Amino acid sequence: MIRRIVFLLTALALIATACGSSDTSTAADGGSSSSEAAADSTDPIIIPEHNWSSQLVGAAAVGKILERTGATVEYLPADSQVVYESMCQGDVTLVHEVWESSFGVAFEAQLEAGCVKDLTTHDALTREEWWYPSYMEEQCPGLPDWEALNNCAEMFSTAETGTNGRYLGGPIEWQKKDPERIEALGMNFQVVNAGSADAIWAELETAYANEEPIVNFNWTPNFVDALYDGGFIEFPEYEADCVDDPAWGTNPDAAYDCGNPKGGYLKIGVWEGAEAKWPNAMGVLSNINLTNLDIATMAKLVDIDGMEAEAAADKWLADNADRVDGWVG
Ligand code: TMO
Repeated sequence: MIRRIVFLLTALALIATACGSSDTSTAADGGSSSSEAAADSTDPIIIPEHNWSSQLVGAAAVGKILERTGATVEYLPADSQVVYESMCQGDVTLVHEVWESSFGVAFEAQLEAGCVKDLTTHDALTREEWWYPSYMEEQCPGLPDWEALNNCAEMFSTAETGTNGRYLGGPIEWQKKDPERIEALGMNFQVVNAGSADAIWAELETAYANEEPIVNFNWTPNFVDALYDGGFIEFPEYEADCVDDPAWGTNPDAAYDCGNPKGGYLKIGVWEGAEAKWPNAMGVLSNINLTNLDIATMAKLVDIDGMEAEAAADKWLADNADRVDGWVG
């Protein structure tokens, strides 16, 4: 009997040694190790960096929050569409700003594939759309209606666009379906993609100062809300069928004869294997909940106040210390 127990203990010790050979700690001194929480992997959590300010500030803030769980964090500049394939492969751990209008299609494709998980939805509600400064309402009566805008198309024309109006889109990477929409709605506009978010803001600043015609891509929450008076163009209301079914809407032969979603989601997505690998860090990540004011503030700290993203993250974390402490637990 005693020999059998000794044998069992030896076998258990061997199993424990084998299991303990990974990066989880072993409690060799016997006694009180029975119910410790599973430890997170020491492999780095990879956070992507994209090309707009709130995301860069938030990425640094999320990274610093996860470091409080003991995690190692690395940052990786990443294309904001391709990142969902990278996350599917586990090369990127999380995306903390999944904007429905720009990235919903790429994100949901990987959700369906089963390799990416919808971890949580922020309180922030989002909109990404054509936008104009309010002084345009005098120059182009009927705004924000899209047909009124179209009647004024020539006012927005440039040498590059001929008699068509110029719509200043975002970087092409954000993949807005503006050429399709212009075509489907029969608009006299042409998309000119800005090379960067900063290029949009530089043009807007000049146009605004001189009250010159401009219609450009913008989104909310953003710093623009605090700096400029203006509004979004109202296209026919978005419905999923508008994108999926050409028969929907005023153009029976084309999809995209509508605007972008209003009140769109902002989500945190993670690689499907992330919670098993970093249970504590992912638990904290799932507690993070950003509001419209958070996103707008993160953008403002960089785009109005001129801070570097990491310093802005430190300021935002300090200003929101109680909430952040609550998330970390
Ligand atoms: C994804 N973005 C907020 C730039 O529209």
